[in-house]
Amino acid sequence: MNEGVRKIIHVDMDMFYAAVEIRDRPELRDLPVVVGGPPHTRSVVATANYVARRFGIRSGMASTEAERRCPSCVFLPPNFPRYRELSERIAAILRGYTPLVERVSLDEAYLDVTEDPRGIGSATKTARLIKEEISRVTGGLTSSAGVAPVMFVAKIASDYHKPNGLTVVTPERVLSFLHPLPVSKIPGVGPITAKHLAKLGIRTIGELFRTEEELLQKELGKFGRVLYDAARGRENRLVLPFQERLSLGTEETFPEDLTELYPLLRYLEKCSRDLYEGVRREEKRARRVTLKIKFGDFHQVTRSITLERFFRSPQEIFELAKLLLGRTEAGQRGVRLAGLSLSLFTPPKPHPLPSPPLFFPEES
Ligand code: DCP
Ligand code: CA
Ligand code: CA
Repeated sequence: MNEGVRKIIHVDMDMFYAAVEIRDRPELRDLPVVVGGPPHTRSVVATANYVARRFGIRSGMASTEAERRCPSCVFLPPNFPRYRELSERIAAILRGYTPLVERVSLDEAYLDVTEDPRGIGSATKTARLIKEEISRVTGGLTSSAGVAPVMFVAKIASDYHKPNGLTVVTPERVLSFLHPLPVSKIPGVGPITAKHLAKLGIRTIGELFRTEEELLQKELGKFGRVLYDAARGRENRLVLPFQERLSLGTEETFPEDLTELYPLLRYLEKCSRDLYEGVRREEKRARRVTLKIKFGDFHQVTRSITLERFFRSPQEIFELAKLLLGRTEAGQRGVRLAGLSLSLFTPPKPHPLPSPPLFFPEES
């Protein structure tokens, strides 16, 4: 085996929420199905099955628009406890292949199978076995997997042949796989960065590859360096099983923009209770709380606070949520959506310095 070359598998469930609903109600299989809020409200689509996607329905689209595109669509409300339950079952399957499993959301995870603890023989074969076992244990849920020497390439590969795909990118094929793809395939490159790069004449990863590092750094700062490396198939990241980045959150789009603080506070208080309870039920403890606010003009802000110890009560979370709310323009501008999430289920690292600050504010 090549020194230092790793074997990473990225697994992502196909149309996850919709697949779970259809699994529980097989008569929906061939119908267009949307999971999300009902039309004629201000809710949005969480996901849609592939039948509904043929009508142009996508995650994040207003449910009313989805219904306009496909009046015969079946709209189902999301059932998060059920998705979490299946997600846990899938995670348990993955951990049967290696302890090096990093979950990044309810429906996807990275595995580092370089060591091949079960002696399966190849990462490709491992990925095939994982897909089969997930399908068998969950009653037919399909997943897509990517195999590659680095995490971000495995992620792009899992998306390459969806649904029910398996794409293997061997180390020698990484560059020929990446270079024809648009830069937006690189995780972290959103519409704004893509536009910025397009102005520089960079649309594909191949074009990125041919761009000088200095120019990228001048235009994009630190991220320019990340992109320079990405175009070379390099990434400075490891599969970290203990640092589960899974967070537990809830959010709501209100029937009307809220201009008053009182209903917002009432909503956040309920969230604080639900989330504290939710985390406790999973036998976890959290120490970061993040508030998300979307204003009437769709401008979105997040604010978070990280404690040096775990939260002790729903009241404590609510107090911090109030503090965070005070750091937004809520109350002055109409609020369309509010959300609260808890994360960082890991204990803090021991501090080398005496008397650390109580919390570190973060903004984005
Ligand atoms: N989700 C959501 N809102 C979004 C995107 C996703 O609520 N804007 C939820 C619903 C999805 C789940 O997260 O089922 C997983 O998201 P994915 O992006 O992986 O999309 P899907 O699994 O639905 O579809 P795909 O088959 O393309 O992976
Ligand atoms: Ca998915
Ligand atoms: Ca996903």
